[in-house]
Amino acid sequence: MKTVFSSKHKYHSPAREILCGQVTDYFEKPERAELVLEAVKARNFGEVVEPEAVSFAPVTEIHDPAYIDFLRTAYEHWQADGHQGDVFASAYNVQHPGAEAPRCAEGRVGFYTADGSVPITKTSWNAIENSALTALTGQKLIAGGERAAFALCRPPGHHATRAVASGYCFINNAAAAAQAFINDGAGRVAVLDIDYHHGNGTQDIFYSRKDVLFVSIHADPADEYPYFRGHSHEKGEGEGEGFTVNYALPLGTDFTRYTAALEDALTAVTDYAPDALVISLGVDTYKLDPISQFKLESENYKHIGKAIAGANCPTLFVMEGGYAIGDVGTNVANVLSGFLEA
Ligand code: Q9C
Ligand code: ZN
Repeated sequence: MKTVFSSKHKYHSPAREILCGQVTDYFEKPERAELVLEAVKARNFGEVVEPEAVSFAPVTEIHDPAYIDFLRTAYEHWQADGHQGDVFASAYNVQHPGAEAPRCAEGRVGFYTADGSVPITKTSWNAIENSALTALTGQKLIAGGERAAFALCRPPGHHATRAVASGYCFINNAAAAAQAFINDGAGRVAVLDIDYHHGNGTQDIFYSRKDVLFVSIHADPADEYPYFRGHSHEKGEGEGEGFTVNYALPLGTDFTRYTAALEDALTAVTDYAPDALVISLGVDTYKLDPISQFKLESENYKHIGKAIAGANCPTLFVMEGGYAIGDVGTNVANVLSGFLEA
């Protein structure tokens, strides 16, 4: 299994975020990707390749092109308006459905972002663009006949909706890859999101579609970020009704409880009989994760990989969250080895 990785991820490295009212160091650090890369190399899963200049069209199909322009130009505009430091919102567009994008930089960042975890630095766009290309290159490997690939994306993507960045996410890499499979002729694509947090962005993008099944196992949004989406009663709408499946699990969930949801989720995936499977691979379900509250152990990730292999489908793993720096590499590599050894 090849891994796609771009060292340009390091160009996104904001110093701080706002978490629970505190200004703190940014948890979504460049080190995360480097440690995952080291672990993957150490296990000899296969070649590590750079992203290629594949078509970016899936990105502007799943996102509002004006939002992508915002991401690309936000820092320049921020400076031109006389602001200092990273682009960071302090006035958000809530409860104004149908509002139009403001002209000024401060208004635009409030329009296109939703929380204190998505500061945009001078060089962030370079990382964001290459993260999306990493996922899209992984998709092309599978479209070209590989059974599986690992897109070691950073920054992550699953919280990004059609036109709003949040939760360390800017472009929805997994959703872009799913769209690319459709564009390449897949009739049905499934996205299984095993990050600790609900993949609200991916859900939102495909909510009224039946060609992409979205299944997510995550902490109950009543008690955990992203708070406003991810309840088990959210099932899709219109043509997409029945094609969103959510497993909202209580804080403190251990592997015994988790594995029951995983089996159920994988049954939903196999019943759908997808042509391709995209895994939003977060390992922030780990017991030592500093911002999360599940209790999975490193060994459990092998079982998750093995269970995913049981779906017997061409599979693209797309890196999402996981913030326990000491073990993030081991946990991701365990998922991949469990998959490969199955
Ligand atoms: N107390 C991913 O794992 N934190 N994103 C806000 C406010 C955002 C996590 C919490 C956490 C986002 C990709
Ligand atoms: Zn997460």
